Amino acid sequence: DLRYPDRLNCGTELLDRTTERFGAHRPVFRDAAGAVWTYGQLRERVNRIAHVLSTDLGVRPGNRVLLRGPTTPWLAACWLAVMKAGAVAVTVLAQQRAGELAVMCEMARCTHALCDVRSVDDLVKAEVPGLRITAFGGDAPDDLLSLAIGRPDTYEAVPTAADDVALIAFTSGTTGRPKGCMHFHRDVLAIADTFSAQVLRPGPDDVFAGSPPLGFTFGLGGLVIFPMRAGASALLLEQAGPRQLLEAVAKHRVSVLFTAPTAYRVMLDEMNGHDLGSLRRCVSAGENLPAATWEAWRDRTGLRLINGIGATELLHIFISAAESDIRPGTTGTPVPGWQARIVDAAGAPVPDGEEGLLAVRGPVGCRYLADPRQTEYVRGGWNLTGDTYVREPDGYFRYVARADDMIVSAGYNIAGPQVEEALLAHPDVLETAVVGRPDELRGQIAVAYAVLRDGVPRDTRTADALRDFVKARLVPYKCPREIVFLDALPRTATGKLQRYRLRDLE
Ligand code: 3SK
Repeated sequence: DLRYPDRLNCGTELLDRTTERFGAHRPVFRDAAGAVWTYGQLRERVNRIAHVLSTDLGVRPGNRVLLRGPTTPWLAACWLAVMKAGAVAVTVLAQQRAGELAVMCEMARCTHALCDVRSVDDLVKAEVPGLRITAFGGDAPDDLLSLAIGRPDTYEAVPTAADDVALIAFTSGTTGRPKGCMHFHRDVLAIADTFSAQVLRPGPDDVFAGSPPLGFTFGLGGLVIFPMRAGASALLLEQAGPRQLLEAVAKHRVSVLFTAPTAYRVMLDEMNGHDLGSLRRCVSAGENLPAATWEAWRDRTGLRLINGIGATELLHIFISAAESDIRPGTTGTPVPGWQARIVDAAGAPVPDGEEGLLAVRGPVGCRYLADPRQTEYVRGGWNLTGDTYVREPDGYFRYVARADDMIVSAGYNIAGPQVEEALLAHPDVLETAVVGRPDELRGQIAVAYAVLRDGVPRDTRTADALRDFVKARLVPYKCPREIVFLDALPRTATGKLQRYRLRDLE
């Protein structure tokens, strides 16, 4: 039942209600160094910070507060304090630079910023007029945490409305221009009560970990909102690459893991000697999960990867499946509480088995900060995610491509991800992206950019061998005309592929 009371503060629900239900002595966060925070300690620290916000810094309900820093328990505590103070958290990534921060602060009209002391320089350089920046984690007398020390450890949360804005999250810039997405207090709980509660079904003994940062709603959900709604704990890692994740799983008995398909691929190469026996749920999202990765993970670990599609516009994952409901090669079915269908360019439903645009609706909706692209994303009450999908006759949704990533070559449609899957099945290929390049004769040609495993020669013989490999698996017109070898693929700070940058390469 997703009905929430009219007055609802998601910070109070996640922190105070959970602490009352499961006990203040239970662990909530751990860091890589082994420090453990209990729910009781977190509640005291959050309350003290909330006092500093309201009293020392003059944060008022509805003010927009930028949050920035590596993934740490203190950053999570600041987010919860902003929620309890009735302000709006504007979450950005520690890697974003001054120019990007200036744009986002201006778009979101931020009045305050709470920033890990190690990430403060770029924010200062952004020179945002009127922005009051408070650092945390340093030793200055005006550091947020020094100010918090003398404050009371109880705090009466602002009685926000369920549909007051709690969060502004920016899309990750796969097309170059970020959009600010506003989400309500009830949305924060709705993602925990749908995807997490219905698909992951965590319990208080689960230990969550993963690579997405807290500035990406994939990470905020998976590492703060989901564990806290269930009374569970999370390992918050500043460095969360595939190798650190493998080590962390064994050391901290991680049971629920969130990361992207590429990281699962790298972990497969590096997992020898690591004990992954504590893992119960492994979620893959952020990009298409190649079938070869799903199968290899199952063969090596015995675990069935939980594929999912989510969006910053809709806060978290809305199509997925777990355990025996998983159909490899598909994303899954709409998460309970969500509806999905496939439509044509005019918004009319298309029959099962045919490609079209994915349209979804559910408890969370897309609300851009003043942006004309709002009416492209939301049409007739449905959210158009920009993905081309097929709904199979059994009701499972199968990913085809991002709608603007379809390559049309000499009148043939080529879905880049299908060619990528074929290339990834070759043992020499670590990562690949297939994009369209303008061509006078054919309109576009398919070009593959590939990262090879160490030691594989980047020469025409390898390229020819890969092209033959694809031709043996797919109809020949889908074979890339050209294969270009790169050291790494261009990605956003959240790890998403930036195809537009490949298209811009000569
Ligand atoms: O893939 C995404 O963009 C995403 C965004 C928010 C939450 C979860 C996911 C996977």
